[in-house]
Amino acid sequence: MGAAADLTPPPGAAADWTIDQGWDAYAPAEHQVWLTLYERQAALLKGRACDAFLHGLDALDLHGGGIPDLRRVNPALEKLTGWTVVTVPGLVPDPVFFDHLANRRFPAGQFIRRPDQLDYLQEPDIFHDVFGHVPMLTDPVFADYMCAYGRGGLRALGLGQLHHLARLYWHTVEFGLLQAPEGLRIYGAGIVSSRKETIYSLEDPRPKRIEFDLERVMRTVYKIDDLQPTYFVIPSLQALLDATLQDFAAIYDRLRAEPDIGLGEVTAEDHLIAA
Ligand code: HBI
Ligand code: FE
Repeated sequence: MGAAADLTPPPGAAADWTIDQGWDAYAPAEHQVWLTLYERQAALLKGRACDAFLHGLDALDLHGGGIPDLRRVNPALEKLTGWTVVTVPGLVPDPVFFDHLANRRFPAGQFIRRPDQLDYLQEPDIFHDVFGHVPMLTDPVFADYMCAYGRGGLRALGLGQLHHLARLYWHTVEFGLLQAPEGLRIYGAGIVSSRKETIYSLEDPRPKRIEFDLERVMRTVYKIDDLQPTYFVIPSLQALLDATLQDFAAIYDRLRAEPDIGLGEVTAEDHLIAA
């Protein structure tokens, strides 16, 4: 284990790592990057993203002609589910991240990617965070899930179980699929903010699509820089929230005895879902 994570915020950031969005300082070229990405994804996501996501996109009017001004978005979001978006310089230490979520504050990267990074970038920028994550926060059930996740993250840190809980976030909040009555739909932010993965996750025959099971998800490793070999499918957002009501301490005890499950692996207990 390295030294305890350095919780000292970078210069110019507050103790909770937040910085001003500085919306007035965004250059026209940066607003153009937002518009290009927004128009490309919004067209693609009709019939592919879940209703909660599409409703959230409209409710917050995130198209608004460029990078959203959070001074305008936050009052609308807060009225719907009590959430607000705060801006941070980039990835923040786990304890800081979970504390924000536990208090219904979503930490979004303040910066936007360069025009030559349209298809992929490592760190979450404001497009990944505000276009990808924020619309789902307008759904009361998902909003409660994200708050419960934050509280669970703080507990997991205390139990040395962050790696298991990080997988739950990855396989739901970032790359989750939903079994809607009309077919498979996307709710994961990592998918909805990526043109390639939007198509691949629903239509490509290669990835496995497995019915969500909490412990299966927490045993499943993941890769951060490639299309996912496995997607987990929830029957409803309520099912995801209900999963957080279990006794995680008992689950962590069971997981200690269980080996991790590798990328793209299928086990005898898995219920596979057709594309
Ligand atoms: N910080 N800004 C930011 N955004 C994240 O998604 C994020 C983070 N810090 C930690 C973190 N995610 C992960 O460790 C959790 O997803 C488990
Ligand atoms: Fe994300």
